Amino acid sequence: MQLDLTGFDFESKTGAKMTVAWGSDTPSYVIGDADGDGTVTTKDATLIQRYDAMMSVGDSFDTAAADVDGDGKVTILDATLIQRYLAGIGTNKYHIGETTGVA
Ligand SMILES: [Ca+2]
Ligand SMILES: [Ca+2]
Repeated sequence: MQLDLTGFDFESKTGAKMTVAWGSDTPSYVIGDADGDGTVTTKDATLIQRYDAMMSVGDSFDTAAADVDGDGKVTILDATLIQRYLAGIGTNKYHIGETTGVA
């Protein structure tokens, strides 16, 4: 996704262009894998808790993967969903641990 502000006019708040590209460039990730190491562990849940508390999470933190329930926000609920998944509680309705975004 690209945001082009070349023609943006601050007075009228118009002229910005946003480009969303789909296809081979679409990044794939493992749902719940917040640190991007390929597996979903308690470390990912802990990182999400840190992120939620505005603590440092490192450059590899993947907000898309961390947003388990897909509400557009990384919250403590996402961390809880991962912990429930790791503990085998309930159904995995958010497909935690599955790879997504593959073209
Ligand atoms: Ca991980
Ligand atoms: Ca979320």
